[in-house]
Amino acid sequence: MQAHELLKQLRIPELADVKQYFSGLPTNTLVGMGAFAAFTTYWYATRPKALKPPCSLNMQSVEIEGGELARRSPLIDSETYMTHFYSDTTTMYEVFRRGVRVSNNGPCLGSRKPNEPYVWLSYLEVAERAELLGSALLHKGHSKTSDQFIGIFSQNRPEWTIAELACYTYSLVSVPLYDTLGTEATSYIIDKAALSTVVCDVPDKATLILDCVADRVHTVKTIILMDDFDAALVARGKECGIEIVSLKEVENIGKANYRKPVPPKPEDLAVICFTSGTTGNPKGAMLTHRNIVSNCSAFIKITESHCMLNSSDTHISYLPLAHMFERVVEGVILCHGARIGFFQGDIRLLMDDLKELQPTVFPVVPRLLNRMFDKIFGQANSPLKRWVLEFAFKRKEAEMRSGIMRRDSLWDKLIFKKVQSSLGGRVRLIVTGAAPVSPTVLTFLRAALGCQFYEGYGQTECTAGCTMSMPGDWTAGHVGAPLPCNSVKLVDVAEMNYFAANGEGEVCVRGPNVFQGYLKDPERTEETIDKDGWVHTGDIGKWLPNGTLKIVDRKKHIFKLAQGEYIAPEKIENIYIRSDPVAQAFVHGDSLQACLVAIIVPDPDFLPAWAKKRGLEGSYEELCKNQDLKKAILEDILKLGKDAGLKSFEQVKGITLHNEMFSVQNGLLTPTLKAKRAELRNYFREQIDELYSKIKM
Ligand SMILES: *[C@@H]1O[C@H](CO)[C@@H](O)[C@H](O)[C@H]1NC(C)=O
Ligand SMILES: *[C@@H]1O[C@H](CO)[C@@H](O)[C@H](O)[C@H]1NC(C)=O
Ligand SMILES: CC(=O)N[C@H]1CO[C@H](CO)[C@@H](O)[C@@H]1O
Repeated sequence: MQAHELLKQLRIPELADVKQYFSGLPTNTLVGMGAFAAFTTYWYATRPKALKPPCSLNMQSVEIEGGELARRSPLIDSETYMTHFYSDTTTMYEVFRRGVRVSNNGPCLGSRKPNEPYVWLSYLEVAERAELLGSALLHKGHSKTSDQFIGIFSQNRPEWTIAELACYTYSLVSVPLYDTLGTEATSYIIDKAALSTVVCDVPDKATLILDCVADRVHTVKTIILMDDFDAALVARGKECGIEIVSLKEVENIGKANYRKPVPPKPEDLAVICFTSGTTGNPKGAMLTHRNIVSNCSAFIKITESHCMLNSSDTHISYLPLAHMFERVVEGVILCHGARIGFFQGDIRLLMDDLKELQPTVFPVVPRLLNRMFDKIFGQANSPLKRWVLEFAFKRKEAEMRSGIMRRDSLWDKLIFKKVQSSLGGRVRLIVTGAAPVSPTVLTFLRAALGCQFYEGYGQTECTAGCTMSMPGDWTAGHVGAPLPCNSVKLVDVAEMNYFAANGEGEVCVRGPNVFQGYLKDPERTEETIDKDGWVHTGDIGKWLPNGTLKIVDRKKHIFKLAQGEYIAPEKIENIYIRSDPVAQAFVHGDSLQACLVAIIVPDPDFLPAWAKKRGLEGSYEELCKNQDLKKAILEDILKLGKDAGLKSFEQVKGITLHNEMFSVQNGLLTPTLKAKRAELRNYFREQIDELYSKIKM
């Protein structure tokens, strides 16, 4: 096949330099020589040298002496963790002030209306608006020492960052709210943080706040709205004792009552980041300026050799600012005087925003990467196209293995240009985080996009990240090495057969990015940070020989019975729910008891027929009370358990039939439909106690 035929097949325009290369060869050499051989030769001839990685990729973390096998980054030379990168940048307020300086008051925050270009606010314009809003907040009685928390309930947009900066400028603390919390969790947060002011983007969000606090005692006094609103909303606010004002109006109040900035110290709180866990109410992780700055700085430190940002960089902001991942990325951007362009607020228009903005920095989550991957392969709809795609990928993968990352190779020009330009064509830094990404997808997209493409791993409790991949290591299947701002150790999880001595165990993190605890929740704080300052993540990790960490499992709900046997209730439940009449099961064992009991919710659809075969009839409710039926179900699940190899102590000794499904609505399941075990335990306390008392007799 000739080169131009291949190009036609792929509907990719011929490229000048390819033609030049071929025109330099005698015709009869070309004839008979497979085009791919030529491409390959060309590719070898033009191959650049790899950048030197910041440390040996064979040893990306080092053991801390006498430190319980904990490991740290080799990028710091001693056991002192990195807290900041630039000596004048130790708080998020200073991060922004540095941006003002190094950008020379360049463009800072940009937004656009449909089909229009981006419109930019300069660094000083942003600073001024933040000072006006902040002054108004002080005027309304907020201060570092009283009523310090400000709610922000908005999609990403310039005013979000302005509101956040208003807090930082006057040592106030932002408390982000977000849509997926729902009214119950939102009410909980409003009360827990005793919010009196919430900054919202659209009237709907204000309405949601009003719904949360209507007809009850509450702390909210003011809702500040970015968008226009009508008199009806104001009236409804009044009924709840809440003043609804526009951001514009508030900025005018600030102008009339201007206050000088009251910059925070590194150890001052910056954000309360509420996360919804699998059990109970959301937890408000308290993060200081030092926490956030140390994470941003670790990122800068790791990438300094390969991808130092500067004021010509542009970031696209579309991942929720309510989560720390996006906040940390924006910190890195602002610190370097780069610009942040916001998406229009509709993820379906993201591609259009990317084309218009042409960002250089693009943080992503695995869901988006999977979609891109599927799309690229979906478009390669003939065997030939697929083969070519695979071939090009293999060539670039080989380059990446030797540390080269670029997007100017022949393969980029021929094959990958399209996907690169769909992101605007200028992306040079991608960070993925928030969830595990498949190695296949990550490696392919690294090859296809050809830019600095890092994978981070972490959680809000260590600000956002605790490990990240090293520049030059473009292999997938691990989450990189500890950041320069923290160390990581693995601790034994004996009941799951993971031992630190074997390089496996629960991932624990310590360092300046580790949070200060959960807001007004000492109990759950104690469950998460131990007395030596280690955050226990609940993830099971494994050290790879080159010092990178791989996440291999999740610590299961496991408890001990009185005689010391370990029980993994989810395993047992998953066996019991295979029984036809069983819809849901909750297996419980008190640590002072020698056996297990279960709450079983029979399946309303299957139960009647199943019962009838055993000569039992009645309504669903009646059947749930029937002792004979209960006995029959118990026998059925015990048989299933036995067949599945459960040991006798893993089998329940008694059950109660319950006639209402566990659901998100009744608070017994998480939004991802996992059992909230603590809630279930409390909810069924009486039935559990009764079951145990009967077994004793
Ligand atoms: C920013 O960095 C890029 C890539 O290294 C470089 O091409 C550009 O000239 C730099 N811009 C400034 C203003 O330093
Ligand atoms: C690090 O080790 C893992 C597992 O042995 C391997 O898959 C990966 O390629 C290694 N990374 C580098 C850069 O050698
Ligand atoms: C940035 C960094 O060094 N550490 C973590 C903090 O946040 C980023 C997001 O930018 C994570 O990906 C990192 O792992």
